[in-house]
Amino acid sequence: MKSCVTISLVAEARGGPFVFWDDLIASIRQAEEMGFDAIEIFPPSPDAIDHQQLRGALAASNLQLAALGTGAGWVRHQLTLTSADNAVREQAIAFIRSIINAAAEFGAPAIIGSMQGRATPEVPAPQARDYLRAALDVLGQAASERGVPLLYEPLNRYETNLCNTLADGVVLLESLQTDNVRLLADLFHMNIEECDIAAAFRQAGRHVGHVHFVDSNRRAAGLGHMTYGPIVRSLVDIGYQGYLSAEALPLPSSNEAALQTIRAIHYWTAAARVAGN
Ligand code: LER
Ligand code: MN
Repeated sequence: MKSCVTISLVAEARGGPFVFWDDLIASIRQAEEMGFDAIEIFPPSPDAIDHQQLRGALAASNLQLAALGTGAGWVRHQLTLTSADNAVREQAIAFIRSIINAAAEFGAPAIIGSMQGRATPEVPAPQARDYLRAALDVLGQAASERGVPLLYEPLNRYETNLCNTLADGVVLLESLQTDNVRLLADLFHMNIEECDIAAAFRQAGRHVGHVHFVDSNRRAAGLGHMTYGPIVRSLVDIGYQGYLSAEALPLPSSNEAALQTIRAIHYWTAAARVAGN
């Protein structure tokens, strides 16, 4: 498994669970110094990223781009894939498509989290799920044509009522035409929704494509009451080789949250290997 840390460039998301903020190049340098393998960026729009500058900074620091988030489509433009308004759904698809294309330039996937929206009295759950399925099929296929997967993130009940658990996510993915969509498993949401986080990973198996590695209170791993031993062990057992990405509050500071996470990742992945021998 590889380590990753988040960088938000979205002013409207301030207060959100991102480790580094605002300065992409300085954040990349910090991530490199701390020994991370990759970064995950939450950009305000696809054109906010200067590809040449990012390519140079990644090459100079030997870091990968793990993923690009699409949440700005929601926090800045109120776009969702399940809006009652057809024009809004179309704009949401166009926004995500442009992020998929930008991420694919770096061999990375885009993430669909808050842009999934939710069922409402106006758009009841069966209709909302149909909209979401149709969008994931179109966008999963678009990602496949660019040679990258697409990541779909179940969220806790306070953020969506469509898919709250990994098992809900598996049902959704298995109902699609495309097989190019993977689950983003966020330990913060899982801590709220799952009966047993390790068991949920074992059941989701090959569908797991990315992990937001964070503690129960959304602080850096080790600063809450998550039981990491069995969780990381379950990831080893399902053969997960993707990223453990720090999507955590920058507390007590960005640097301390990042350092705390990289130490926790090294500790728990080593412990899981020992436990497996
Ligand atoms: C939102 O709670 C979240 O976890 C993000 O990764 C999705 O945009
Ligand atoms: Mn997340």
